[in-house]
Amino acid sequence: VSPPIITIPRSYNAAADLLGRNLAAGRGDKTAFIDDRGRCTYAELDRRSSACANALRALGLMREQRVLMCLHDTIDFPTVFLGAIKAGIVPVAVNTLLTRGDYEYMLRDSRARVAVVSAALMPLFEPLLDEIPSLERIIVSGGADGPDALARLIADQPEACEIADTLGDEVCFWLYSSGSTGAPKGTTHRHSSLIATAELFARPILGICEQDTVFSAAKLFFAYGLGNGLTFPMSVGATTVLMAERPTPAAVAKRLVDHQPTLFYGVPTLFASMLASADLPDRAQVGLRLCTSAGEALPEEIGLRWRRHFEVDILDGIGSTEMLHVFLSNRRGDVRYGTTGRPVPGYDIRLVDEDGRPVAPGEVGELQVRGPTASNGYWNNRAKTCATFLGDWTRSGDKYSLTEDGYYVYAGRSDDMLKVSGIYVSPIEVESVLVSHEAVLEAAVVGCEDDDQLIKPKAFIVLKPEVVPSEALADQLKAHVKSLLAPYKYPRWFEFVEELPKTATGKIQRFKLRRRA
Ligand code: 3SK
Repeated sequence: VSPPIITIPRSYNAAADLLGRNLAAGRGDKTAFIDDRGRCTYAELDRRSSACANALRALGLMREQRVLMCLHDTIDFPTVFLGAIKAGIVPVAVNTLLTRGDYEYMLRDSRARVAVVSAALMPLFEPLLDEIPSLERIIVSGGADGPDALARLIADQPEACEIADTLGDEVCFWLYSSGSTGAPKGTTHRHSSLIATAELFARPILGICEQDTVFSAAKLFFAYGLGNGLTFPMSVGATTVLMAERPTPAAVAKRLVDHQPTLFYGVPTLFASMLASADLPDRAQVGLRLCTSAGEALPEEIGLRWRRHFEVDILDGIGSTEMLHVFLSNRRGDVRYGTTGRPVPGYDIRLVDEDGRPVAPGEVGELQVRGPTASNGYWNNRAKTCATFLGDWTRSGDKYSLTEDGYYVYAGRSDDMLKVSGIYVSPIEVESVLVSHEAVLEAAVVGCEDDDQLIKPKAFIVLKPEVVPSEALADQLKAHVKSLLAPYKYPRWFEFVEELPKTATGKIQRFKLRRRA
């Protein structure tokens, strides 16, 4: 299949395109977004995002400066994201599940002068205003009316704005990506990449069209959610359902029934927990035509059970924050459960050994990908940029093998990272929190499969002399991790051991623990 030809003019503003194409097509009165409070048409979103662009400029933000967004999924997300882009200001969308320390790092690293934050997250951000000299203002989304309320700032501004004369190649927005060691990396993306993900993946692979209503359990601050819920539907004038709360089976089921989305994007953990839930709707209650999964490999059994229940397929695929969206995927009418499918036309894939040489057919190798949506690199981090971006090729850190008939099969990570509910967890970060507990001498964290064959963290703990292992202590350690790290990172199981397996040089042999887990 030859890839779609994408021609993006040299002068190009992604927000102006995503909104302008819908107004030009006569879709001004069509609903673009539905959130928990109401809905917003394409014309309203155009006006609101322009007013937001004016508000950010009025706060003194200049082109190429960053605005950090820590927002739950409401209509304020596309308003601020597109408003900033219209003004040539660079939105940095960050995970809403992190700790104050994580946000402090990202604010200092990005030097965002303004942050736009959901009211519920303000207790984490408020103290940072005094601590971080480069941060001048925090704008609150969804809270009480006041001088720093987003709604008020927008209401005070004209509903038309001057569009910054950006280039397709210019940095448009950032997302943070985490690795097994070191701080998260500001991953820069260009204006042209947003629309390219829609043209390469959403149109041909998902067949997305104006008549679709889409719902993504993955939030907009993830690269996966951003494409699913913003770029893809806007690229064709479809409607997106947004949900601010956590994607529990009950909350997701309610949206599937109430709003009748035709396209639903999830992650394996959610598909598994929905299938096990009493809240699972019947086929007749939903309007689904297709589902997608990414973030971690979808176990074959989950895909088959979902299809039996809903009579629709889940297209399992893989993407990355660095490539912006999915580059390897199953296709409609060509789903091979237990595999991640075939390359999305427009992307090239190669599997290489540790020396960068192609592996023999059937062998496991690290997946590298080449395509037009690769990040420009990590902000102010040359060493990690050089380690990940090898000329045109981007290292994924995922290991794969290729079947004889061309389907890719996931074979784990080439680093120690875990993917938990589709989000990266660094075992080293969890271990360092565990050893900060007074009872712990040493800790090692590895991935362990749960009953649905999905990976969750498991901790092996060496206690200090005199400390007695117990269930109660395991609960204390769990609470300790939860109090210091993002909630999804805590180990689900604890095993107390006399010692950890180590190399002669003292390095923990995680592969031995993985086998044992
Ligand atoms: O985790 C993935 O597979 C993924 C998919 C799309 C976009 C971003 C990511 C990380």
